[in-house]
Amino acid sequence: MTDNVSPLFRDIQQGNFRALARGISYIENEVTDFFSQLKDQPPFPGTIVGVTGPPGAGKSTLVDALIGEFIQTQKKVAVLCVDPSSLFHSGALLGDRIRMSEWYNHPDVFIRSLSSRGILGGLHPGILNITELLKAGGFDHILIETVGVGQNEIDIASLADVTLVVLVPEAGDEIQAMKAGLMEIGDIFVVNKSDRPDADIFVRTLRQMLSRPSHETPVVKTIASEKKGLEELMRQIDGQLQHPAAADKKYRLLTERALHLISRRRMQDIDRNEMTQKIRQLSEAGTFNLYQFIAGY
Ligand SMILES: Nc1nc2c(ncn2[C@@H]2O[C@H](COP(=O)(O)OP(=O)(O)OP(=O)(O)O)[C@@H](O)[C@H]2O)c(=O)[nH]1
Ligand SMILES: [Mg+2]
Repeated sequence: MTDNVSPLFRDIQQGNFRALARGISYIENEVTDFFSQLKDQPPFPGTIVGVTGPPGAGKSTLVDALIGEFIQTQKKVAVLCVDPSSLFHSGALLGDRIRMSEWYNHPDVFIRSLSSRGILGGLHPGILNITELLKAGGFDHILIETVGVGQNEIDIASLADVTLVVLVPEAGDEIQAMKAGLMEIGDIFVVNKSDRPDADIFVRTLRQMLSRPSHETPVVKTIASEKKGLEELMRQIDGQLQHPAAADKKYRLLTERALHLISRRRMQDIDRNEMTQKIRQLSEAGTFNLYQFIAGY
């Protein structure tokens, strides 16, 4: 398979969106992982921006607006929209969401939705690899949107250089409950729909909650549907990328990714059914000991 995908990979490197779409489907369907091609890729010079937050907060609208900002400077942008709720809805809904974007047919914008494929509250298992493939596709910016409903917001943080947590002014009570998840991972907090009343009170509450003696987490007000607040948001994104802590974060995240791939590689020769079979035999013979058993692997 590896040989067959080499020409496809070259097309992807040359910026062919159709090839990229096919490549992503290959990863999704576990046809190939492109490991041997990705091995020769130079470091990615661009940035990955994660956008997460509760359902309906305006993440897609904000992503659309951000694409506009990035495109202004002749940049190429890729968007991955990871939708855990597609578990419960039909694929049609997912399709509608993609088409919602005004950038769908722009030659420098690639948009793709992924479902979480049955892993509740987690990202698609191939997403790490898909992100690497996008990097090979010559994009300057990669945006990843996920709904922050469970554990998956932790995962998105491990993919992105900068993570935006999008909230709305009414989220006052919710915010307490989300503290542990979303609060931890946000590099920048976006209070979207700030055309609504009480936006300023909410911003103040949020700033208080986030304030730490060591550093200040930026809180930015936006009205994504009117493209307001974008300039300040772009400034804060740049600021986060330049921040000395950004490099530390990047190296920690790369360590996580390396560990993830190493553990997958080490496990790849293990046949689960065969293992169950062995365990059954040993157990029935009355000699099974878990620690002796794993020592053999
Ligand atoms: N009033 C107001 N409405 C907004 C704003 N931003 C987005 N919306 C509207 O909010 C609704 C949801 O926006 P989406 O961008 O789809 O929200 P989302 O967070 O991507 O939603 P999910 O992907 O379903 O979680 C849409 O009807 C938008 O038009 C805003 O700043 N103000
Ligand atoms: Mg959305």
